[in-house]
Amino acid sequence: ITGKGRLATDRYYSHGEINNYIDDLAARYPTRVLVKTVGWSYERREMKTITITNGDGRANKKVVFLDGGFHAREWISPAAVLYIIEQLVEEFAENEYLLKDYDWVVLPVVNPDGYEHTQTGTYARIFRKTRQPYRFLTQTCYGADPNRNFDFHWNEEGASSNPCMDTYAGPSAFSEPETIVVRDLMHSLADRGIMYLTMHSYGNYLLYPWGWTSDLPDTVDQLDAVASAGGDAIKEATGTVYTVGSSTNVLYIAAGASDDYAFYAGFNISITMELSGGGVTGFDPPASSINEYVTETWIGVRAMAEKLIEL
Ligand code: ING
Ligand code: ZN
Repeated sequence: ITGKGRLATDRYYSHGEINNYIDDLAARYPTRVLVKTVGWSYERREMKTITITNGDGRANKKVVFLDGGFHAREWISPAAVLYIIEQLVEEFAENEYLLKDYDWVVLPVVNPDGYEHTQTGTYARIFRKTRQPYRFLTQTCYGADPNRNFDFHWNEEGASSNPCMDTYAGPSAFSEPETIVVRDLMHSLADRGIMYLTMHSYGNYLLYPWGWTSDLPDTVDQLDAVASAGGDAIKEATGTVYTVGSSTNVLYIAAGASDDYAFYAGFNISITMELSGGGVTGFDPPASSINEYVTETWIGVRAMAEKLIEL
């Protein structure tokens, strides 16, 4: 990897490469970029955030918290998050206005153990959860669904108590070291939290709370305005149609997800973005599609961040 625009979008990165990529940005842009170790996965992989600022040194700005890689098989998610990081850092002149009043804190891979596991073979490719083992009768099954593991109406709806199921909520809320890392980040940022964005795939949805009930939050108009700004911008640019609405109402009911928790913890806006699908299973767009998908995602994220400025 060399020169400006070092991020490769013609292949998927390993977790190690992702950490190296953000470390390299921090080394090259020390006044605008800070990388911090925020915790360790179950299998002891290093979890790092990259904080991106405009370098003006102003403390206590509002914060956009962005993450990806909750679900192991959703490879396009970390790829899109890396592309957003690259735009904010390398294309600073063009995107400086998005950093004037907000710092961006980004965790590219919430579930590095799962992500690495899906890179080990054909069967493992569709694995979703974390990698902590759980006993079930005579079997061992791996992982809890990190997006059912948050302690807000935990395991009430749309989650399983069976460790062998894909939506296993875990033996208790925050049973997974990875979700504890996200929880602690959320609480440390919540009083400055203007927007939480989490990238999943696939289905082309822009989802906001609640996931645990079909009731809508009091501030649904704001949530809808921001999510719709993202959907409209993408439609305009590429023709891809994103469905906008509350998770329960446009997709399915599911308690214990990270967007509900962030919203409950104090983020004004909280959105799950389900990116485009591709390949055989929908989770495996060919490497040749990465560039198209991540640029489309950036168009939506940029429009949502612009909309925040107007709120
Ligand atoms: N989809 C999300 C899931 O965790 C979701 C959808 C998000 C439901 C937020 C409820 C709340 O099931 C994927 N693809 O993981
Ligand atoms: Zn997902």
